[in-house]
Amino acid sequence: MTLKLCGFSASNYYNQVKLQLLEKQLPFEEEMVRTGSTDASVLDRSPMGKVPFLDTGIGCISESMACAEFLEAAYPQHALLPADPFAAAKVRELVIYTELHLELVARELYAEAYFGGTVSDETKERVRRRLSRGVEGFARIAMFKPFVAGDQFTLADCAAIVHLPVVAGAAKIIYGEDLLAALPVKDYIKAMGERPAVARVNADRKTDTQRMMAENAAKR
Ligand SMILES: N[C@@H](CCC(=O)N[C@@H](CS)C(=O)NCC(=O)O)C(=O)O
Repeated sequence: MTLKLCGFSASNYYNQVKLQLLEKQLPFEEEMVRTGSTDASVLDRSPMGKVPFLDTGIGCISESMACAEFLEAAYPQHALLPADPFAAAKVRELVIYTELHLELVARELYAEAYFGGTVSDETKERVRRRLSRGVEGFARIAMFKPFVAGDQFTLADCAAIVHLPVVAGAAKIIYGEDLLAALPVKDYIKAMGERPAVARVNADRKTDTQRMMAENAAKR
């Protein structure tokens, strides 16, 4: 069975796995699944209803890193993890920093930054402290030479390309300043955008974001 990526193209985590599939030149289908579902048909495939999840034909896998590890192990072509165990661990380290110490921290700002909600001043202050610390740590290990882990495109780039702009954008909107100034986000994203796989992810993201905005406007 063809691999099926489930979720939607406006989601940064969905795009992390989609980018990996495209960079590995694996054939795959996409199934639109929204978040917040309480349907057993979704929860049986993704236990918390989060996206993405990957229907492998053998069964479903949720959590982007679990999907990524499966794809690297099952489909070795165009490897996005180095064969050397230490180098591979350094790539995983970068993915974890990007997700856990940057994206997951900044996520608390998204309600106000992107979805018309509000976030308390207390949360903003706490997120600012944690995000600044995460950026400092990430800046110490991210290489951008020209890729995040060095001279090879890896899973660390799949994470950085989809998450850094969202994190930087939210910080800019909420704090009015570039909390990621220590990182060459703009130049890096511009250079990565030249890759056909990244261009496809970006084009699909734009279309899907417009779809979501139109749906939300229709609900009001
Ligand atoms: N740790 C998860 C995070 C996935 C995630 O948070 N996805 C968002 C969409 S970008 C989602 O499903 N949100 C709905 C929810 O958390 O219930 C992963 O790496 O796949």
